[in-house]
Formats: sequence, structure tokens, C-alpha cells
Amino acid sequence: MSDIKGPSPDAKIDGAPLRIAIVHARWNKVIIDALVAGALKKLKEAGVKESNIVVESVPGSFELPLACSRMIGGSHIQVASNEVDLLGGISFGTTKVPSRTGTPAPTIPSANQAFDAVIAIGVLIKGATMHFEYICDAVSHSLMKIQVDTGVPVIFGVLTALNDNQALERAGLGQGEQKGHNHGEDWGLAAVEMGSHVRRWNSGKFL
Ligand code: RBF
Repeated sequence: MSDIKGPSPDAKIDGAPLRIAIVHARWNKVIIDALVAGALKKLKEAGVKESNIVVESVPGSFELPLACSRMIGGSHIQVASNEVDLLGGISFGTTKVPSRTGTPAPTIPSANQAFDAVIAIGVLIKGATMHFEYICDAVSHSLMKIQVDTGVPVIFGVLTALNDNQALERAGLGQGEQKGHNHGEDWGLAAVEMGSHVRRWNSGKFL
């Protein structure tokens, strides 16, 4: 990576208190796998506990915004179900929602905290039609809207490449001199930094 491009490496932030989700598309899987591995590596190096990392997948990048939105929403429901069950009692571990109909009650796995950040990872490679332009535009705007609307950082881990080589190089999978840098690592660090900042800002603390 050049010295000019990319984030400066001076933000060293403790990820130990954070809970982070990764949601990735499955199109262009070899590249996706490298990016997800890069993000996971940096999350763990920053101290995020393995038990506080959730990884989900969706078919393609177009599905990423809905997945982020519902995972953020669902993680708040998990926390609520951990605090008080629907009968008003304190619950521990897994909450069983009471059933009045005889239909088996849904089970909500509980969690102590909502996601502090979500990393959305996809690889869009331009083809012969306008499909690429539409998806890039829709996905980038939607992911931005979700983070602003929910207040939960959504890290933009979507490569929008004009050809295979551009995508490979941005996952550190290029050939020889063009090996490139794995941007998944940057996304892991960005999630830790933004998750930590937002926690602090939400409690009214500023540097
Ligand atoms: N999804 C990706 O994540 N990356 C792609 O490069 C990609 N290219 C696509 C090209 C075409 C022509 C189509 C129809 C879909 C493509 N998708 C791609 C899948 C898309 O994001 C989505 O999963 C499907 O359109 C189903 O909603």
C-alpha cells in the first residue's frame, strides 16, 4: 500500500468491550473469503472476543442493506429479551416467549449487548450491462442510510471493481507486484474504531 492512501495507523483502540457483526455476500467467493478473513484478523487483534463476533452471509451484495438493518434490529431484541421476558420477569439465558395458541413458542437467544458496529462485505464486478451501476448505487446509499438512521456504524466493505484484477488486488490476492492490500483488514479496524467512538459519543463523552 502507498504511504499516501489508506487510513493512518495511529488509532489504537481496545475492542474488548465491543460486539461486532460481519455480514457478507457470497458472489465472488474467493475474494469475499479473503476480505472476511482480513476483517476477522483485525477484530481479534484489537481484542474483540470471538464470542462477540457474529458472521452471517446473504446471496449477493443487493441483500446486504436489509441484512444489516435486520441484524441491528434483532440484536436489540436479543438484549431486551435478556433483561425482561414478556411476562415481566427477569430471564436468564434463553427466553421462551409464552404461547397462548398451542403453537410452539419462538425462542429468542439472549445477548448482553447489541451490535456496536456491522461490517457489510460484498464484491461487485462490472459486467456487460447496467446491473453493476444500479446495485453499487442502491447498496452504498442504503448502507449509509442504515447507519445514519440507526446510529450504529455500518462499515462499507463493498468493493466496486471494474474487472476481476481490481477486486483481487483489493483483497491482497493480486499477482506478483500487484498483490495489493487486503482492505478487509481496514474494515475490521474501522468497525472497532467507530464502534468505540459511538459508544463514547452516546454517553456524552468527547475528547
Ligand atoms: N452480487 C454481488 O455481490 N456481486 C456481483 O458482482 C453480482 N453481479 C450480479 C450480476 C447479475 C447479472 C445479477 C442478476 C446479479 C448479480 N449479483 C451480484 C447478485 C445480486 O447482488 C443479488 O443477490 C441478486 O440480484 C438477487 O437479489
